[in-house]
Amino acid sequence: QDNVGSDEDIDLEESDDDDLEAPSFLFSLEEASNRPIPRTPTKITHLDEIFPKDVLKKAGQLGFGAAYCREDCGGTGLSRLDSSLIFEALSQGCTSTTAFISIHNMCAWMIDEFANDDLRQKWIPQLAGMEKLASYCLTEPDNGSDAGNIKTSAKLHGDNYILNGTKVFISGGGDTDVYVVMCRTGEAGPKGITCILVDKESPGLAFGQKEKKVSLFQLGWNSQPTRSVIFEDCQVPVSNVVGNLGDGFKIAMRGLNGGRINVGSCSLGAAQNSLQLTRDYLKVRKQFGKTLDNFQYLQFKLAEMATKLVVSRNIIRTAAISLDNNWPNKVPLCSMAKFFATEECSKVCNDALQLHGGYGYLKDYAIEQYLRDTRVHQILEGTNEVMRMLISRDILTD
Ligand code: FAD
Ligand code: 2MC
Repeated sequence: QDNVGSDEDIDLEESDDDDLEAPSFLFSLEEASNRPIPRTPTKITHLDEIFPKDVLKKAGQLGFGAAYCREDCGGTGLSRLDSSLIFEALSQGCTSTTAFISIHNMCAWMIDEFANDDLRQKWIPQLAGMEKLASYCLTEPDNGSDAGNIKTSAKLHGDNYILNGTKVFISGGGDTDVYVVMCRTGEAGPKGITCILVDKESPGLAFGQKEKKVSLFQLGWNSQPTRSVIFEDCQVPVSNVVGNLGDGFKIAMRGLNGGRINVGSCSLGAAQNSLQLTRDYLKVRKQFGKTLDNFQYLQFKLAEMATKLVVSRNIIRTAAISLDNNWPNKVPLCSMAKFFATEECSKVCNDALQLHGGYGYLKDYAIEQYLRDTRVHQILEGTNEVMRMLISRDILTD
């Protein structure tokens, strides 16, 4: 695995200190959650790309598998705001594994919110416990940003839909148990898309090779596999349709509004721990006869990093509240939060690496991994260019 803390690294026990006043969620995560923040071990020397299903099951036992799903089927029933705190805290341990948990949560919510009761009863309890894992399938080879034009088809044949087509870059693909697939059942464009659940055991479902992120991307997200998901006359019962025919695009987008907050929260956690580790490093590393924290340039750098982090956190929290309260401007707010937090927090991680000097570039220190793992957050769940598109459309609409 690229970086997954062991049991000893993660202390999720409640703090003994019950006397602290209720905090403002806008500022420090420590204050907000009132519990100690898990710190990443600084010694990381292996890169085995293990998808840590055992760790995921433990996360499920703690209620993190269906954090914002309803409780009647085993969801944890938390708000988007609560969930964003959870993803921020977890991503300080391993950003990549947390990002997978956040995608799994997005899928669980789509099933919980839009699927019929039979599908909810079947899948939510297992997804909540993370005994079964879910993947989100929208992107295709020729349609990434232009998701309204996807081509994977689903044709009615008796009591089944027959799916044909290929999805690419699917997080967890091949290792997960259920696929939330957007496919075309009708006219061209967004209105002809339907959301269908595909069980891993469905006949006609196949997977591409695991993408070689180390050589292909070189960057991060190595603790979760990414594969193509291929449908070759893949047979799925009609009862697996989620929501109404033709509503699939809107369901996909509504899932992504929350996903965009979650992935931004993962960037927050990485940046938070990068800042913390940098503060600790500057206090002990000596150059020119003084510890580095004595140099004003570096003090100011810390101030800039902390400011970027707090502003990112504030916009993520605001967007989460906008979803919790169904504000009319929730789509541009989620888009602003995603692009701002993922870009600014990546800069914080990069500055943290710079302030560690040459050591920051070594795998012995955690910073380089935070930088690698957060880079892709500017691309997936809607590129940051698409986020700007959504915001400017809102501004320009009368
Ligand atoms: P393109 O859409 O081809 O874009 C290329 C560039 O052009 C980008 O910079 C883009 O912003 C820009 N661009 C495109 N159109 C415009 C425009 N109109 N104006 C300005 N700029 C524009 N997808 C899933 O469905 N499920 C997953 O689980 C999943 N996991 C992923 C995991 C990883 C590690 C990666 C790398 C990707 C994953 N994706 C997943 C796919 C991801 O969502 C897409 O890569 C992303 O949406 C961009 O699509 P694309 O790669 O086809 O780029
Ligand atoms: N929330 C709710 N509704 C939305 C929405 C959102 N975020 N985005 C679009 N819609 C609605 C929109 O309001 C419209 O509704 P109506 O028909 O009532 O007017 C409908 O959906 C169609 O939208 P558009 O007319 O805006 O469609 P268009 O094709 O012009 O653009 C675009 C859509 C570019 C915004 C969309 O295709 C998009 O978000 N692309 C990015 C794709 C993406 O995010 N992929 C991520 C894959 S998952 C991943 O990477 C993981 C790691 C899991």
